[in-house]
Amino acid sequence: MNNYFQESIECASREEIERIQLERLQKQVKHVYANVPYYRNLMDQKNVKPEDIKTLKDLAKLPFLSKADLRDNYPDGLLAVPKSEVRRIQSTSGTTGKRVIAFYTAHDLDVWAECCARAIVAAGGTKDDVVHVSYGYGLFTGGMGLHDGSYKVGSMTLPMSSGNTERQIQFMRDLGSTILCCTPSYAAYIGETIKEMGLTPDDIKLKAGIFGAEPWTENMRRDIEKSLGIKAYDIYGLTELCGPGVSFECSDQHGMHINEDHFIAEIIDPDTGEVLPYGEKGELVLTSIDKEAFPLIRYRTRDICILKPEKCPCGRTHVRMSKPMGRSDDMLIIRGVNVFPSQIETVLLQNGYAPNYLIEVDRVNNTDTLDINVELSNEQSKDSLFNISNAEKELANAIKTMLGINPKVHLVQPKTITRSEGKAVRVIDKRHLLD
Ligand code: DLL
Repeated sequence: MNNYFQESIECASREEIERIQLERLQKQVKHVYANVPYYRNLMDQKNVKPEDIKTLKDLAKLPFLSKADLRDNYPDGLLAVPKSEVRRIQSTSGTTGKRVIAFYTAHDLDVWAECCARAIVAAGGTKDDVVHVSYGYGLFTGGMGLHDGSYKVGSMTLPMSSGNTERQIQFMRDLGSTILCCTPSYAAYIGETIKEMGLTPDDIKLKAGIFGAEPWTENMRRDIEKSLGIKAYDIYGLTELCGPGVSFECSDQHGMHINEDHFIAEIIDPDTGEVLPYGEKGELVLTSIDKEAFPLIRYRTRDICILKPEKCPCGRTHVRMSKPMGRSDDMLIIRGVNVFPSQIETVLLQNGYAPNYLIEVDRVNNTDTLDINVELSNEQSKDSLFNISNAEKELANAIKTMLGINPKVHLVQPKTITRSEGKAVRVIDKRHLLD
């Protein structure tokens, strides 16, 4: 058995897991209280001191953190070690200027690689595998995370990044890739391209795929498995907590095991913040208990899911989380990029348009599409010199600069976008990702 199936930890008794968690939590809370003034203030405001954390239940005494806190502290207000200890940063996709920067010490990189190594091993990976990493490299955590995980497992790693799909397939064939790591939509696209090239799954050696970073359905899983001739595994994570590897699927595929020796998971009611029992649906809150540079306590992920504590047939005892069933905020994930409607609204206002718009997201041939309908003002619609198709292109470019993905912009006549009497409906997501 590969040494990254860490049986003594991954199959530890609940008592042992909780013992590790409490010890690490106490150390972590002391660390942030001593080294991050922002945390110290938040804790002081709640009148809680590090020594008040005596049991795991005391976690609930600590304040929550949200993306807004991270943005307010951009770029390094929450850094808990001297910069000279930092070995790398990664960053979220999305908002220019307001990206979240995650910092890692050598220890943090090692822990992250371990989490990803466990995911690769759970998908059947060993040192004899060829791990084809087609997540984006660079600031996005997907590429570097699985890359370092594969290195730890001892597999041969192909740092492909995404794009140039025919070349990906050629490498797959020439080097005998056995495990593919990428977003589920890119996996589906690779599957289609294989078919278009007149090839079949028998022409490649892939046996497994590790797919995440965006919501995907069981139907999509079946399609990908068929088109690539593999077993497809889910992997979850977010930049703020490390990146991929917060949790991962084993061969049983009933939820993703959370690496509980590194993260404590809670489910809360997103409206009241009350902690809910296992089995109830709510917002996932994560605490990183083994991080030095960028530790987050009670971070509100906004992902809605359910935690399942039952022992898994695979032998692992770490709690499993369901696939995220939605978000408690309005963030969309389009072609792997995190998009907030407010970012689009900002661009419209900056370019002289009124905030009357409708965003339509769909998935056509396994690729997300983004259409933005924007109302012209009365003046614009009456102006005979106003060139609609040029204006659409300009606006699409401005939105692309903000988001990093290409939208289709449609300028429509004034008063044609339905006004709402309550909360405005700004987004129609036709992808039915949760069916
Ligand atoms: O997407 C990290 C990652 C990379 C995960 C590669 C898995 C594989 P962010 O860009 O910060 O980080 O986006 C995080 O993506 O809060 C979820 O809403 C969503 N997400 C991540 N994995 C899954 C998944 C990376 N398996 C946000 N299923 C998270 C559904 C997912 N949604």
